Amino acid sequence: LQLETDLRRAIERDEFRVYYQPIVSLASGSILGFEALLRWQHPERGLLNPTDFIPLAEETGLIVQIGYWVLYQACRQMQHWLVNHRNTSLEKISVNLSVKQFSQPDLIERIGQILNSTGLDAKNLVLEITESAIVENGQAIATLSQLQELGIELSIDDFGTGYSSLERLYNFPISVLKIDRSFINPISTDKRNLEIVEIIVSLAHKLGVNVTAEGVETKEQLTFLQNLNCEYAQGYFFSKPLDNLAAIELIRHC
Ligand code: G
Ligand code: G
Ligand code: MN
Ligand code: NA
Repeated sequence: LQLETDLRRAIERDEFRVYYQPIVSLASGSILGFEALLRWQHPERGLLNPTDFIPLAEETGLIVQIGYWVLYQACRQMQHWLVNHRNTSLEKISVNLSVKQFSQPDLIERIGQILNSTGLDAKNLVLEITESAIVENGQAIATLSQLQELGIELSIDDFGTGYSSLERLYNFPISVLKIDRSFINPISTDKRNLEIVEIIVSLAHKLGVNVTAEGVETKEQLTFLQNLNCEYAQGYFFSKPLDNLAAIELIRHC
């Protein structure tokens, strides 16, 4: 399989890129941080999105190595921004952890090494883990607790699309729920989705957890979320994912 061969060589050929999408604090309107999003600059196919190659990377196990590469790049970039731009609102870099990566026995050790070598404080790192990654892992709560003890913040990604029981959710040591963009996108038109978002926000707040709404594209969606006291938002209304140069321009001007 050509794509698999290409994927195996992509790291050594330096073809991966990390893009950064701002996450905005709705109370202040300032940038809390960025989510690091992987892209692949394929020599023939052009710039590929994760949906084009993450499934293959998961299947082949290459996602583990790629995931640590992203984590290292994102932590190093964030530390650089924090050192060089002290008077900004910038606080958090969010990085996605795949199902496979999350269940690696040396996860805690590897993350500790990356924080050490980049100099980034654990409090500036957020790890995004999907509901399914947590449900599929019998050691999930223990692993999440160890990450939390390091000072790392934990966020459940794509919330609402998985199937974690409320009983389990109650026990997850997490601090943020990210509402999947499929619920946000139609909120200005679809009453049912609007109610689901309302329920998720109130559930999160009852659990003492903050909420990030993904996929915010319109002013109406933003106003709706502000009225629910949703804490953070992300989406094309604020900015698409940016390369590091565009991201730094944004930080300079806020
Ligand atoms: O950037 P985009 O919206 O195309 O990303 C699509 C999906 O790929 C998102 O759900 C995101 O969580 C996932 N993704 C993006 N970057 C990474 C990464 O570095 N690691 C993993 N495991 N998933 C990622
Ligand atoms: O981790 P996650 O799968 O949620 O990653 C977010 C993905 O959603 C990224 O690939 C990003 O490009 C995409 N995205 C970000 N903001 C928006 C938005 O406002 N609308 C849509 N349709 N997609 C978005
Ligand atoms: Mn994510
Ligand atoms: Na998501």
